[in-house]
Amino acid sequence: MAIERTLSIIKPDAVAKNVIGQIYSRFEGAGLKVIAARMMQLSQADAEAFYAVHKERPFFKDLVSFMISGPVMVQVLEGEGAILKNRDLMGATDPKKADKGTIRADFADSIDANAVHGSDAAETAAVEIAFFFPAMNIHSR
Ligand code: RTP
Ligand code: MG
Repeated sequence: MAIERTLSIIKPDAVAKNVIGQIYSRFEGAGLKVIAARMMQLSQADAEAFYAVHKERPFFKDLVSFMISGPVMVQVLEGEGAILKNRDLMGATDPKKADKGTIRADFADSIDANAVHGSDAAETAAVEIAFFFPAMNIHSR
């Protein structure tokens, strides 16, 4: 399988729970490398732009207010099949439906406060990575 990059966000609920390290361990345990990272407080405009694909969805307003409710940890993960591998580690969007042992099953509280974001395809990964990181801040290794 090809080496890919994906954009991961540890959402405000998981940052507040102090489980950044535990989530990073899961990335590392699955062979994914953190090749860029930044902790930040998203503005309303940032969150609306990042989730623009969902702007007509009924949950958009709640999603944006949740994403700006506290700092997030944003990273680029690199590795074989990184996009799908990260989605597998995350588990289903609704933690009640997420497989045992996934990040969302273990750390998420609800479909809104669901601990992590991960890009869902190569095209969205490229757009999402460029949204947060200039090429000079990505350190492939
Ligand atoms: P993400 O984009 O955050 O990685 O999550 P996802 O692909 O699993 O889910 P997506 O369909 O892209 O939705 C983005 C985020 O919106 C919230 N959501 N709420 N109340 C609802 O029905 C609902 N559906 C989605 C979730 O926080 C989801 O992660
Ligand atoms: Mg999504």
